[in-house]
Amino acid sequence: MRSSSSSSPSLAPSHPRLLPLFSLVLANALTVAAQQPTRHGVANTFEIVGNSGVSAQQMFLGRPGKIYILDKTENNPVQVNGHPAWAVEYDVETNQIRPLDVVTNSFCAGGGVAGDGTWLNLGGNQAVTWGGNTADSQTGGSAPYMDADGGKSIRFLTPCDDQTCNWVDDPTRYMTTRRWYPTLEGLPDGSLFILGGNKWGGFVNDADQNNPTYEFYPSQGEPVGLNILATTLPANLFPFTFLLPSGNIFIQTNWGAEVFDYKNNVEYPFPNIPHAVRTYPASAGNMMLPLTPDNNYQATMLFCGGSDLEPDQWVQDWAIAAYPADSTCVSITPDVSQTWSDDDSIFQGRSMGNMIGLPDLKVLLVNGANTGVAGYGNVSWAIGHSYADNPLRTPLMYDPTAPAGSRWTSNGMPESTVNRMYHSGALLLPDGSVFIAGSNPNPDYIVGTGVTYPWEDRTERFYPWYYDKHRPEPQGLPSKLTYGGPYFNVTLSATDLENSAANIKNTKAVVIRTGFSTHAFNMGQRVLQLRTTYTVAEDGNSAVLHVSQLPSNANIFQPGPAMLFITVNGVPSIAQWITVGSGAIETQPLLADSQLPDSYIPAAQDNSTTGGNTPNAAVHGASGVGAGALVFFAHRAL
Ligand SMILES: *[C@@H]1O[C@H](CO)[C@@H](O)[C@H](O)[C@H]1NC(C)=O
Ligand SMILES: *[C@@H]1O[C@H](CO)[C@@H](O)[C@H](O)[C@H]1NC(C)=O
Ligand SMILES: *[C@@H]1O[C@H](CO)[C@@H](O)[C@H](O)[C@H]1NC(C)=O
Ligand SMILES: [Cu+2]
Repeated sequence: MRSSSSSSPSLAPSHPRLLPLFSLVLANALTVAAQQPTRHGVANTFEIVGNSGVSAQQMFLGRPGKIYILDKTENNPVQVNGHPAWAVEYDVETNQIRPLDVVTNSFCAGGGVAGDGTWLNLGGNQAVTWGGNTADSQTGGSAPYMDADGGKSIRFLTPCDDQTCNWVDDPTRYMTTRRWYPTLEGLPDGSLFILGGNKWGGFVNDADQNNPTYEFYPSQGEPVGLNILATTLPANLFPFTFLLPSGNIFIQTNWGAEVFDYKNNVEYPFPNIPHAVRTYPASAGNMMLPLTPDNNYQATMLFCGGSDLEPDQWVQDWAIAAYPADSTCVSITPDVSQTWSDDDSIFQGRSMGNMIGLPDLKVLLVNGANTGVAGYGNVSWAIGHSYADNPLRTPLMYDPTAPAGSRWTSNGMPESTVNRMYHSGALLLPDGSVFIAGSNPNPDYIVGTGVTYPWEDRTERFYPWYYDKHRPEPQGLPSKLTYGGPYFNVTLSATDLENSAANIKNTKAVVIRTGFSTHAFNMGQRVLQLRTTYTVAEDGNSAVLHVSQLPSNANIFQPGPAMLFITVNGVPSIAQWITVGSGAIETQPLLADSQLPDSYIPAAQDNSTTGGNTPNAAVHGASGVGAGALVFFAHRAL
């Protein structure tokens, strides 16, 4: 245990520009991660931090300091191997890029991470030339882009810190069928479920080119039909999928919804989603809300915004860009009930709002537009080419635990100066800021005066309310988490606890996978609060947080890389980069749920008014949900 004097005042130089160098030296000397943010950011502001060189149509955090960005094949100014690049590795600290050669056209590809830490980028379009027109050569022989057909591609990347890793595009390992706009969902053994898409692209899907099937990575053979994808035309591209704690997959696409038992290939239809289409091109914000001990790790999905177009309205020639986006939010807890619930609405209609789970267990809704939808085309009513207009540059914040009627707020939210509409994205970073990039509602690299919504490569950070607070510096964070198994101890100093030991009662351990961000949603995003108890030292100068492993159910948080934050009153530590599960694609070992010691705080240290404790007695007792009290709603009557 450390005394409070050893951690305060900070040893770091006060000038923020010196911090990266200092941290590097510290990291090399002591092999510890940075303990305070290296970037000086002001809470509740946006900051433009760099350029991505390609437009960030798709992106993910592959290492703590490395973002991998993919674009469609287009005339980006950055070159690789003698042609424009459409992928880069982006360094979070330096904001410098390393162009990567993706070879095939990754236009509107899907992505996800397997349990062994390998990232997949999957599907896409034919080889194209200028303007997105089909190239003569589909095998990489047509100037200026020299791209090859990406329809069946699986592109592999093992992220790295040393600038040596590259995308591997190996035709012997392709998918069985063409998929443009597919979705990937992680499975409990670290494999991936791949579904949907169409063969040749377009604004929306149609029966002639639909791919209403699923398959797996690693391959389990031929694709299998999925009825919901045949019955939800045309707005069923990039279907929304969520692996549920029960082991089934919740699927939402166009107006349809179901629970899918992929192990037995049985579909259980659910009522239609109310009020609006949420999938692309309506592109509602959506995510699984944080899984917590308080909600017994039940999965509730929230969908906000989108557009209420009926199937025939997508294929008519009318002024969609001026049509108001939807402002409703609905939620569902499919392992418990088939009933959709109305949730608080988002004040203004928004399509292409991207939801990002934050370590304080709130949800940021950022990017998007007030009218129109995703997509672009050369039509009279488009704004340039954009099918959306009236960009929304002010984010909103959602608190899942607030009373109905008060969950959304725009209080304190800044306005960005950059329009982020079609083909933009957002990712949580280890320092708790949100990285935002992209937007290009155009068929190619189109910039210049008179272009209302140009190709955009400025990268930006959003700094949430906690960003410039002193961060807790917990000691003893593990580099992996298991499903059940022995708990671990994390030590916090008096400084970490804001000089009040009672703040240990509002200290949480939060695991986040920020996912693969594209088309206004993050595939595979998941936020989970671990069970914790605590022991406070008699002098109040330090405390130990006893942290459970993950629940003993790999459906609750799939294997693979993730971030572990310790938050004190919502203020997060710098995340520890961890491996969830065994690190391999295999049936995961499930151990008994962690048994936590009872919580203890000496009476003299407990000045909290929230714990309901008498000031005269030491307090014992577990504050979290006890081991064995977990309730899994595995199989309700369907
Ligand atoms: C858009 O359509 C107009 C009219 O058909 C045509 O003249 C123009 O070349 C098209 N632009 C692009 C970028 O395809
Ligand atoms: C955790 O800390 C407590 C004291 O607070 C100690 O009794 C226990 O042995 C520790 N457990 C582990 C796994 O380190
Ligand atoms: C507890 O005491 C500390 C130190 O005096 C103070 O900063 C904190 O606000 C107090 N907390 C409560 C809930 O009274
Ligand atoms: Cu797209």
